[in-house]
Amino acid sequence: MKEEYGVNDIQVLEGLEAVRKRPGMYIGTTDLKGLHHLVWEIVDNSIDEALAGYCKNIEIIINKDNSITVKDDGRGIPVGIHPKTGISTVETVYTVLHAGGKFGGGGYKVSGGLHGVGASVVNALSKWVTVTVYKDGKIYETKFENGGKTVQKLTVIGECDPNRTGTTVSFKPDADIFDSEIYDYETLKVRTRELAFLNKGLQLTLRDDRDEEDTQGDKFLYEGGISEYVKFINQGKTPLHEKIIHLSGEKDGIMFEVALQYNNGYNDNIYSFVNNINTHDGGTHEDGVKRALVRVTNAYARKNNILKEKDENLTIDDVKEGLTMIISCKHPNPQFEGQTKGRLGNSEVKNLADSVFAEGYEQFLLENPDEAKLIVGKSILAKNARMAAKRAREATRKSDLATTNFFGKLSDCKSKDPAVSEIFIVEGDSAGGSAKKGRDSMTQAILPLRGKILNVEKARQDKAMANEEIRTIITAFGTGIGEYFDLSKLRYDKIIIMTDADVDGSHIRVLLLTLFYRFFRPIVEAGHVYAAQPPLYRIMHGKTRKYVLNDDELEAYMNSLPENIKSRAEIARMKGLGEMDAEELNETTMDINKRVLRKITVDDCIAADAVFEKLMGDEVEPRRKFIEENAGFVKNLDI
Ligand code: 1YM
Repeated sequence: MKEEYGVNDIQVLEGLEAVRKRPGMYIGTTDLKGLHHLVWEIVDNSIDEALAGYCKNIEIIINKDNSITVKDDGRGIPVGIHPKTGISTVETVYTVLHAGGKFGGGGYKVSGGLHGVGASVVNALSKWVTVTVYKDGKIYETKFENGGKTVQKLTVIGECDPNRTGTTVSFKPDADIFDSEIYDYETLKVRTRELAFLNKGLQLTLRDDRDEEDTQGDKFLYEGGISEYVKFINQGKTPLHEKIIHLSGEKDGIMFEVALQYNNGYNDNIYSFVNNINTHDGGTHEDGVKRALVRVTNAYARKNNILKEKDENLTIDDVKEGLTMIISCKHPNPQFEGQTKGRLGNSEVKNLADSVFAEGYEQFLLENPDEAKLIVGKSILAKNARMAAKRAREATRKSDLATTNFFGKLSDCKSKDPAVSEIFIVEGDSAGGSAKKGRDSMTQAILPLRGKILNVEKARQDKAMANEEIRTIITAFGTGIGEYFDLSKLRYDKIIIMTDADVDGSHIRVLLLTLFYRFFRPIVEAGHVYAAQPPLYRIMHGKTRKYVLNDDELEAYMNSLPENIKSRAEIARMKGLGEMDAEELNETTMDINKRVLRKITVDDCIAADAVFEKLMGDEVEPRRKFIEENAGFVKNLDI
């Protein structure tokens, strides 16, 4: 017996050691994304407990030292000795790779994450972990250190109210594994809120104890679930109809739910989830709904003679204009497909989604003829605009790079190899001039923008296509848009937005990002979009010229100087790109060996959309504040 335990111990350590050796295999990356991923691995266990019907409250706390505490009021992880490992089930869950739901028996896991291996992976990648379980009137505790080594076996450390049950886990990510140890409150907030929308009736609280002042944190509880998510996304937009349509159904343990509302805008916001995981690339649940949406809308339009016999059918592109829709499926055995596993493959879900949606939506249209008329009318306008836009796009396709008009604006690079080519989109003609002189003409193309580009959040595609700056960008990129979009035709590896470090500059950046997000989203997702970072200060002393990006760097640099030099150093605040000559611009912002670029990502498309709406909406006042405080990926851009 003794020997068997020995073997077991070694296997346990080897398992966790494997996670430490190749963390990427278990959590994807060890950057900020991976750091935040650890939180969701632990929270997932609480969510599973909520889905099993035992947990109502989950609390997430960022502690002062950037450790994390997650608390729930579920049953508490089982404390008995586990028959296979001979140690407590709590310890087993936290030290044996691939442990998890199966050990407890019964409950089936539907939430996201690593399907139960999460807790041990978090333990393997942490400096320390403490697990506390409240159960049967007792408080149990176990502790681990340095990548999951047990330093305190499960011990009763006190008594509690016999009615109190739950699990509390605290962990500190290992600095040797992660690039950064600093948690970002906004990142945690966006996902915490999303989890609350996706799990109606579950209260999630997020609190930041690093704050000096005593904060209550944010509480998220949505009795309306995904209906409230739709309402949240449509806030600041003008809905086409008051009521949010919410349909749901269940078959063979598969739960399917959809909520939708049209607004008077021209873009769509369709997001789908399986077991709380965003299925970026859609899949059978999304396909089923879309198929039914097109079919039911066309049938209604024909029956009511809104579409005439000679008219072509509406397509998905027409009926999704202005549509905000959340699709959520909870599946006991989901098959995720595609390179990023962002697509649901289970074929049985398609018909379930189709029938639940078709039945409910048809009824809605019949019972609400006024709303139905508005919705179908909008889709028909969209169809007419789509046809006009198609004609315009075809015209853009024909006017290739040879047009003189086009060459007048773009100073293309000599290289035709997209892998080494980059394009700088530059604010203003004068900065464009310096950039042209300062570039490496072999690999760097310059496209100066005159004034501000059209806000595509407020315009249909046909109008956008009529805008010269936008047409130029489309032609320069080479990918086309809409149904012609082809990422493999992208002519540049890097698209670099180069604007002044002031409010006008950030406005232009956001307009460009809006355009990229709406027309070229795959380019953003593939990581081709960057923001250049021109320096904010120039420091001169003697013959030395030093540029720094921000106040922190300025302070650090000044402090590094000897006192006698420091007192004589001249600090100049750079007002704009136009102020730098070609050489300076090259040295500070363009030279691939010296510059600092910030990659623009759309990590959370929903959050990004909310950002755009706030930034691009009609209200000017909240805009600046919002850019500074909330702008998700835009927050990377200094203002
Ligand atoms: C803050 C983290 O882990 N809560 C949690 C985990 C479990 C249970 C309850 C639970 C599950 C089951 C039975 C079951 C887990 N248990 C296991 C295992 N919060 C947190 N709350 N009783 C309690 O699945 O049957 C793994 S997770 F394997 F031990 F059952």
